[in-house]
Amino acid sequence: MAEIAAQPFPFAFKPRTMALIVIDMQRDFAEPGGFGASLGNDVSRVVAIVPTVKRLIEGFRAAGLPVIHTMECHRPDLSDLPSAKRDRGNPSIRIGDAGPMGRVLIAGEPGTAILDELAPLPGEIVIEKPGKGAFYATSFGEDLRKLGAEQLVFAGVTTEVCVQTTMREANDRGYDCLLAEDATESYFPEFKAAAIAMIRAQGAIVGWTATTDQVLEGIANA
Ligand code: TIU
Repeated sequence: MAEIAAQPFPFAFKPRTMALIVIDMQRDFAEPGGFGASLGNDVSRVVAIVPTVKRLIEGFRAAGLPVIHTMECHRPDLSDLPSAKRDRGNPSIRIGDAGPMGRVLIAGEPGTAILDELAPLPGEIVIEKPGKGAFYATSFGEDLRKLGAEQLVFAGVTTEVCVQTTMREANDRGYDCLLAEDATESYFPEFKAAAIAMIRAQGAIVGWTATTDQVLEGIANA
């Protein structure tokens, strides 16, 4: 087994069974006029991690390891959008409404796209997910099984919502999970810090955390 220097202790992995999961690095969470901004959030925090996420993605590609991208989005007819999700809070525009980047969080709309700098390469798996977790109502679990993945490294947004939910789902399904601390972000710095702390507490109860440099060094030395 190879190792990544991580907290709360080194993360062991097999060099051919690790995959990178990039969660929801979409225009809707990173640009003014999108879903994240409609909820009153400062989206500049998300933009700031893009170069780090890019470095992580490129490290996995260079090592020949799979990169899987997720996108939070719904069908144009909203048949996969429960009112429990749509009719929540007091956003300036709701999911499915027309906004400056097209219909908010609807598959195929300009605002729903993954940021250009982080665009999937042809052949990389892209999971369109209606929920916060990537396993719910998607092919993600089956795709991971087909890949033979055993260890998952996570990046993307937001740390305490879609990233943490997916890590918890993955941990329950038997995957060893590591969060790249500087390649994830929240609209709330205190929530990011709390999510990182609770993931790795109690002997990595949900998973490990490490910096992008530590992950890339572990891959390079494997
Ligand atoms: N609002 C928020 O923090 N996150 C989401 O709605 N989705 C994801 O985290 N992708």
